Amino acid sequence: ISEHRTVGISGMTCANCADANRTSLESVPGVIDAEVNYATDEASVTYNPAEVTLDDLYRAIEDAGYDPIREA
Ligand code: 9UX
Repeated sequence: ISEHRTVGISGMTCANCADANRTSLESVPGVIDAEVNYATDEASVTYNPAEVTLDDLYRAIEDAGYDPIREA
């Protein structure tokens, strides 16, 4: 079982920013894959919903030093 979603990230200005977020997101247990595009300010994350919550993804982005764009 996996689920996919896009999470907005603000504060990225180069490809290394994207890589920092990708590494942090992929370190979350239950995250299967993360792709991050600094030009579109978006992360595409595939994860096991039994292990990962949206807050976990937001926290991983914050831990990398960036700002997740939280959706209501
Ligand atoms: Mo690039 Mo991003 O040198 O915080 S890593 S701007």
